[in-house]
Amino acid sequence: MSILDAKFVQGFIRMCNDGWEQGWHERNGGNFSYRMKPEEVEEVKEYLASESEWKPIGTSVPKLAGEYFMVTGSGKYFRNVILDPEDSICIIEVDEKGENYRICWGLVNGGRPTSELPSHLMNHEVKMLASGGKHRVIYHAHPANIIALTFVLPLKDEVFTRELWEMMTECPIVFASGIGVVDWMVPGGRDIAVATSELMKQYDVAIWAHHGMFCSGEDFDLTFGLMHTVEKAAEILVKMLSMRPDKLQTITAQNFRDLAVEFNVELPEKFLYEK
Ligand code: 2HA
Ligand code: ZN
Repeated sequence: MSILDAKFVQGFIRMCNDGWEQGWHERNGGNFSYRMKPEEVEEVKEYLASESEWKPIGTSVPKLAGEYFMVTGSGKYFRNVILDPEDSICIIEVDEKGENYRICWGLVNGGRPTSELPSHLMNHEVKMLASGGKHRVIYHAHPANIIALTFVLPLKDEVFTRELWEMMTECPIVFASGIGVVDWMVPGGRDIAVATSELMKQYDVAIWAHHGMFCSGEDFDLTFGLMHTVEKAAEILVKMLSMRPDKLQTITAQNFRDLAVEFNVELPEKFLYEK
């Protein structure tokens, strides 16, 4: 038995590799974190050290006090995670104030958790509270089609949500609450973390203009599937816009309302505006 045999570790590594294979993680692009369950912390306890020093998170996440996260390392390549997980990823513990973290496992050749740790942890705090503890996964990637759309669509939640919903009938079921959009901001710090986590109070998806996307979910399958669905819808929209600037036909606002009834989902009216 090694820590790498634990099911959540296997799931984490597989998702890193799946993202790499999708082409969403050029060089050291993207980052990923998972809030461990108490029984998972217990399961791998013998591998966790508590000697490393506490370091500032760069923001405050008091509701995450004492939580453990598996996180990708800053400057590490998703491509390498499957080959050398101990070098590329780590487990961190958050202190009792929610202001510092320490590394308990991994990053054996040095390094620190993702440069986007403030965004990850602020999103975790918001989503944990909003979901009654169910959401555990925050995933940031750089998918090409969604990034391309941030150059041609107005950077508005309503527009991105509606245009992407129209691209595939399943979209409004997969991301019923919609998609938030953050204007271009300097990545890595507290300001972009605050802006993103504010959107995450309503949405499970936030787009960073000219940069990438954040998704939140209960488990690896749902969160990867969400990223995959949004990016596929973006790819269809890019193809459609490449053929001609307008649509000959589409899914209408009333079609969405009918779908909502049949599939028992709530689709906010703010996305069903008349065009
Ligand atoms: O390179 O994706 O947003 C890591 C990132 C920063
Ligand atoms: Zn990024």
